[in-house]
Amino acid sequence: MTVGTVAAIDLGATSGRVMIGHVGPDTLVTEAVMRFGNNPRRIDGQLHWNTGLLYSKAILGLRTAAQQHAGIQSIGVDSWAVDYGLVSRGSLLSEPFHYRDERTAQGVERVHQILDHGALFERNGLQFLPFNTIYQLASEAPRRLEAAEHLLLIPDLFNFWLTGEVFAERTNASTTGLLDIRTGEWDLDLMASVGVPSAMLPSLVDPGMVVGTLTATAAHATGLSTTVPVTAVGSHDTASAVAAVPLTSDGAAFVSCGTWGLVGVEVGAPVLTPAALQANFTNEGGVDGRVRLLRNVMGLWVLTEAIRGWQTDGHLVDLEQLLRNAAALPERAVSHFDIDDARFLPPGDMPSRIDAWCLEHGVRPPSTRDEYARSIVESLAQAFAATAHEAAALKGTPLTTINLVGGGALNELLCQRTADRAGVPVDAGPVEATALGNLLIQARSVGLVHGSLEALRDLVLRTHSPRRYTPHI
Ligand code: LFR
Repeated sequence: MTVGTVAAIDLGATSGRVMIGHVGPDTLVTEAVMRFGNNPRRIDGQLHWNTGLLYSKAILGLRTAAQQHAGIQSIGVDSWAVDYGLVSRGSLLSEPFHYRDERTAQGVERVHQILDHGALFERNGLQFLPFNTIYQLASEAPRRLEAAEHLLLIPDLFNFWLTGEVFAERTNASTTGLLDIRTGEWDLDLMASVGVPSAMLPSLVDPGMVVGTLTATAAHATGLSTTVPVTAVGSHDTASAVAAVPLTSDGAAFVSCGTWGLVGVEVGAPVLTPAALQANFTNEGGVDGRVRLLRNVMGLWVLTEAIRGWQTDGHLVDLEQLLRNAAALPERAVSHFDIDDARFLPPGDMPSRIDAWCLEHGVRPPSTRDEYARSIVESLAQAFAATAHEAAALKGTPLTTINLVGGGALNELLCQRTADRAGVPVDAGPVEATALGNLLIQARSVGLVHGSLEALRDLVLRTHSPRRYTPHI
């Protein structure tokens, strides 16, 4: 049986990695070649990514991968969604804005003066999130949009730097708010009505298609050949993650839990019912034309950000110890709060915001770090459980299990409490679902594996057995 090697660049909001996958019909072995932090910066008070630095880390990762593994057959890039670089004459006009930058309120107002959320949902099928690309673009200075030749979402930008080719990968494009949910093509009328110049939007490609091969510069920097293809994958990280979720029944929901907790079900066609609109669910484009009916739950962000705040005095917080202490508290020791309240979206002092929420709602705020950690995990588990049930109801199937993948799968307290609160088993893992989904789509494209998404998921199940948490109450 042929086993071949492909490489994934997987960029998350807090860290990135270059992973190697050895893939064949019965093989799916991964190796993290390089991990690096992703540290957004404030420039003139506004939050931006540092994509230049991320790209140089990714190149270094590929170089290391090439030194360690002969015959890399393809490279694929995925990242968080919605954010973009504006490119003119081959260069970025500025480092891309971070979706947590608060500039988009005016964009929301501008767009909603023309089309309200219900009217937009009709056309693009998306949940309301104040940072969807459409609102970000409506917050841009018109002269920047005029100056831009191309709008490239983050993985498209990396693909452009690697190959010189300009494309928009469709799963990620589906998060912009500018794609027609019924046709999967750019909605030119919508763009015209909200003032987005459509000429800057590249042609769409689907996961599995070859974007191009390495430029001479990229080949030289990585030590790879100019014949190595860059393959479009589910370049939205959630699309890649869900491609690798070993969903085994129709009633299985997924939680892709990292910085965000993306909670939903897979469906064959968009669900555009009034109930889906009312519940603020989204229909995001998946690999092989599947649709993810999901809602964004705040995710591990609140905990990570609380810890970042506690560490500013230079004392490192031991996450594992913190979670052990939190787990040892009696269940009723802490209140839970609405983790999806918009106040938790921007960076800042999470404990004070939790206090404020609790006081406003007449419940006791946590008083120690252990209590804050427990309260955050309980609140997340509650949101995961409720949203998984809502997703199954919108799909019209009873919830049977929850597959929880991503970094959150390592958090035993979170997995157990999600199972307890949902009343169904939680199957935790794989932790690296996003990278696996990225690698598998490339592997299929170069002919190392074959078949439907179910065949790929079966390979994940055979090689990465999940850990089951059964509900206790
Ligand atoms: C997860 C994710 C979500 C998206 C959010 C912002 O990493 O891609 O799917 O809503 O980040 O882009």
